[in-house]
Amino acid sequence: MTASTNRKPIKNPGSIFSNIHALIQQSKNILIVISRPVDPDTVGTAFALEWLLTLASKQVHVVSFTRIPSNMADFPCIRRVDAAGTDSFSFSPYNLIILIDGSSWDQFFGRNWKQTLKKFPASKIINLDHHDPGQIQMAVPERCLVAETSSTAQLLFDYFIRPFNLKLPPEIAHYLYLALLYDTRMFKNEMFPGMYLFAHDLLTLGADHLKAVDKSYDLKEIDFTVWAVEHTEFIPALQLTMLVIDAGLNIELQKKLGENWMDFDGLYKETIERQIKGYNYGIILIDNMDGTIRFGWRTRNFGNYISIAEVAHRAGFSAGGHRNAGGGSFDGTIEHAKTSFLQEIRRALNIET
Ligand SMILES: [Mn+2]
Repeated sequence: MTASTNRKPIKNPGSIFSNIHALIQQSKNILIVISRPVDPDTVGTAFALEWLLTLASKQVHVVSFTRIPSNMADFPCIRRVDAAGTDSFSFSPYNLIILIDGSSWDQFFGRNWKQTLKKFPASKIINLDHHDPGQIQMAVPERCLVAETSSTAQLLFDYFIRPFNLKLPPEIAHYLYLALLYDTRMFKNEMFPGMYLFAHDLLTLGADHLKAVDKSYDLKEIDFTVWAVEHTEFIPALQLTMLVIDAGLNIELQKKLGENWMDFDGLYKETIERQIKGYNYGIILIDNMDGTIRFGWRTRNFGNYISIAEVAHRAGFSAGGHRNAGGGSFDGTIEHAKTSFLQEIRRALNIET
């Protein structure tokens, strides 16, 4: 995902980097964990880090404790990710556990993250990320290299690769280029210092631009978009599009597009949720049918708009990510989630109920 503008800078990134660098040097066996959502940034960065650590004679294992979505099936090297479950996984062989491109524990360890965290000491954790600081940074601040960059890929390059003059192989440069294009929506998001220099360096190293921008959608993306547009509420007074998928509609989508129908919502999110004139906010609420509601949003990048994450927090949701794109959850019914969100967005926009 992409990044925000109003956050505190980390106090001393240089000393955090030195700390992390020293920990890596002392370690022999290293586990790299990719985050949910599994996207080109987390996967590309994980394998660039794997390459780097292998060069330094470390034993490295890249694992995902979250399902790999079908829209990542074409990502090169995706088959090299070990999809594991946290229950049976043995963390003890590893000296370090490096978490890539996420700020909350459940993004790495799933719903039962509390149980998983009991399996190893916090002193094994390292986090590399570019999201708004969250739970992990609160817990182990001196082990989190979190900076406002275009992508975690750029963070890795700026700290671990460029200063050491390492020559990435073309395929690894290409992974990082895919990560950069994905997280910046092909440079449509905010400008970050060094972003274009990073792109230039990757192209010089052999990333293939035309191959990277050759995007094609699964037909199911179209099916979902058509279905979703018909089920979207357009609320002009709140500048809001809202798609509410209750239990019945969730089952309908499972029958129509399969159990993992949520893999096909990318086109809808990109277009309807933030590119319709007059509708500056787009949200989706989904009944998970387990007493929790899944929440996601998109917001325009340009202009002075309210923060959907703050509105959601006040409405009782957990929410994280970036100002212009993020997700979270709500404990309770979908009706309650909807009512509560609408009440808070009205309040934030100063609209009388
Ligand atoms: Mn990212």
